[in-house]
Amino acid sequence: MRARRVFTAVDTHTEGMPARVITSGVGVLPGGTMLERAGWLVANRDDLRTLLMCEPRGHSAMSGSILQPPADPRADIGVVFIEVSGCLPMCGHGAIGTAVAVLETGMVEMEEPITTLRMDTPAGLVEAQAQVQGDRVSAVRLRNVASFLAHRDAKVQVEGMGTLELDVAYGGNFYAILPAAQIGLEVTPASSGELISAGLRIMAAVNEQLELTHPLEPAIGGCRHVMLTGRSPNPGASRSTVVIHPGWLDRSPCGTGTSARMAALHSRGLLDLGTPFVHESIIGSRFVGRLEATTTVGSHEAVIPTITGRAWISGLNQYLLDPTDPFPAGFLLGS
Ligand code: PYC
Repeated sequence: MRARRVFTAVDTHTEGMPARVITSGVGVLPGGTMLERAGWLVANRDDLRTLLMCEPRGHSAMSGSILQPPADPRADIGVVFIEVSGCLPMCGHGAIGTAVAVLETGMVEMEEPITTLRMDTPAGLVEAQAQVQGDRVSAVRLRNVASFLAHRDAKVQVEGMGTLELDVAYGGNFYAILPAAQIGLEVTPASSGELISAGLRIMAAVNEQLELTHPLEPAIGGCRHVMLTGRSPNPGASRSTVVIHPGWLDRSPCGTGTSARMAALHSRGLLDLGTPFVHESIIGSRFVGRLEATTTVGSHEAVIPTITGRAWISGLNQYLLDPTDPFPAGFLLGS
């Protein structure tokens, strides 16, 4: 066995969605903030991200995080979120998986019944409150970054679909949000292919036709996520799926997407502070969201969302790069 590089990872999944937590092998990325470190990674060593996310070590719906020392003195850990198509400012399922990985492996000591872990993320400080029972984290409640509705009832011309009416909201990433019924689809696993292809066309149109930049952080902008909402068979629950660039569906209910959806509902007077919002993914897994407080982001009325979900460690792994490996940056097929 020969290895030019060795990475260690705690592989987890959050409500069905993988979160590969890279615990060593990348080193400390240059940059004074997590946003700068994510930008440096993409500009200078994107091959490390693609090696860890893409085939043959990952797949087209792989996602994860790289642990870093925090730059924000209030935080316990720093996190750069990675996925097949790039780095994300914030990732809810990834933050829940990261919290479980860090606590259950003892990297940060945990205490019953609640352990608080503050994460320095590219989108800002996120607080995770882990519910601890013995040596297990049974659930994690994230207090996410301020979330807001950026465009209400925006009209977008989409190739082959005509004019669609949608909201765009921010919950750590920007989400175009519309009912799947508006494009004649249902949120079911059997419709996955059609949901992805429609979502990607909507994403392209939103990026061409709407201005999407975070008012306080110009490096955060653009739409790489489209949320198609649907009907849940379960009373009291809402269902949706998130189509993600370059062409996959979130298996979890999407933490930043749930935050964005709750911000949009609150702005329309449809979700009060403190009311539980049960959000189901396309495979029926759940997050429970709640709005804690109101605030502002630039000129936008905003909310502080919390998301509660569960994650499980699925492997303690070492990933190697042999010097003769013909695919040192991985590859993706069919996306
Ligand atoms: O849970 O925030 C999330 C997320 C973003 C992309 C995939 N999942």
